[in-house]
Amino acid sequence: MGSTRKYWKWGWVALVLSAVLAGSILAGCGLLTKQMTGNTSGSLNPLDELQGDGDILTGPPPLEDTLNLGTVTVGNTVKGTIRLYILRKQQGQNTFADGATVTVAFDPKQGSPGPLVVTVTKGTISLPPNWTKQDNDTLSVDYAEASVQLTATAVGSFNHVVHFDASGDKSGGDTLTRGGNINVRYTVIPASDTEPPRVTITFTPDGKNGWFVTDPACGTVVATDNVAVTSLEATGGELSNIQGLGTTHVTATICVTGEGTHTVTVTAKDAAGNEGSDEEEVKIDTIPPTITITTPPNGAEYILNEPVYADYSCSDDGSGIADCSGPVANGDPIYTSAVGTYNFRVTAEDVAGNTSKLTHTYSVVLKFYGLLPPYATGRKYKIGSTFPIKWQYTDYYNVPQDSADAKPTVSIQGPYTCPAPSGGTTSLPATSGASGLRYDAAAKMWIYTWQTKGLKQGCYDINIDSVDPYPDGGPFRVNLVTR
Ligand SMILES: [Ca+2]
Ligand SMILES: [Ca+2]
Repeated sequence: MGSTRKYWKWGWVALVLSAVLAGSILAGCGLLTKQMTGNTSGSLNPLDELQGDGDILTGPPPLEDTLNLGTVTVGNTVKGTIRLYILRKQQGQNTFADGATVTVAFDPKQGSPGPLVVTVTKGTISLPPNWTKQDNDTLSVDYAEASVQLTATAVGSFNHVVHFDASGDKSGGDTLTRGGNINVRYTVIPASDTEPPRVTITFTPDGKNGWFVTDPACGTVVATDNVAVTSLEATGGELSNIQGLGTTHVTATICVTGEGTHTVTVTAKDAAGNEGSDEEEVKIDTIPPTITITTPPNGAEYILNEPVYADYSCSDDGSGIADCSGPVANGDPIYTSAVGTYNFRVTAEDVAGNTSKLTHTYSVVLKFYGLLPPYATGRKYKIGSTFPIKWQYTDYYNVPQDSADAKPTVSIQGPYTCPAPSGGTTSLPATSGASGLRYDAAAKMWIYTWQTKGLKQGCYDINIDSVDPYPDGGPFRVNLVTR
């Protein structure tokens, strides 16, 4: 109102606001210690009051001052007191009259997050009978008072506004009125946080028995807290993709590198310094087992029915051997019961599930058994006789085997100067299919009848070639003499 403002000259009269936080905070919050000192009751010391949140309010309305309720914990109640004084200003007629009663009303204008309850406990200020004769800046002894009560319901920084109006008899008649606002500011923090964050590390091994067969091995981390997880740290592994720090739910990826067994620890903290952690063992084995086959060596050749004992082993430096197996158990006889070529394959698996295999090939063959009597090494034979060359194909124990399809070829070269070969001078033609060659099925014996009539004296070498799998024989030296 223009007329009101013209009528007022707020430079000479002021209300003095003093806030006395005489209240208490429940549940052990002691942040208002300073404001709670002194002046909760009894006679007033104006100077002390002025050192608090209250300032002398001057100037035209609205007047604002800050009543700082400080830091409030959620769920707790804080109380304060607002006191208003009159400050004497020598500004002509615009001052309250001697002995005037000034009436003060308080009204919370807005509130968030919860209502600020303002209760007027003393609604009037009685000025002394000689008020207009007081010196400039004299503060009234009497004051108006209202209590302020707040119950914090949410976290954050807030302020309320309390409006007040004061009115009373003016010096020289009429009425002086005055209004203004007081901001009530406070910060609400969470209730005391003693609950540590919870951390869960989850690894899902891709191998067997809890082992990873890949490197690096990665898992997930989830950290939760009733208020907020403010930090996440790891030992034994590397965190990445951390999301949600500063919230109640934080996730991350954790990876571990290197063969062997690792211990991984992830620790989460909250703002109150509480710590929570989880620890997991991570086992990595990416290397397959090593296989050694000593018997049979690769390419080995054994005689039919020859006793041969398997000798093989497997080793693994990581998770260890879970399985090592071959055609027969280690130490048992390998198969030599039929002529042929065989694979001896050993497979191995480690505990983590890595596998390897190694194959040796061996063959089982017959033995050329001969020449049979009458041939004998070093013996001399008379030219002109009929010389029977006999041989068999046998197993390891010289037991003759059926060899009807051996298709042997007999070749004889000579004569050489006895006893040592000195290079052939005559080569007799090969006698394959010659009428002198026959197979005795009953005896499982081959016989070649060599007609020596007309041959020269000397040594001759007999070689017998056979088709696979029958072995060749020779050379067998025969010394032909004239008599
Ligand atoms: Ca916490
Ligand atoms: Ca391994």
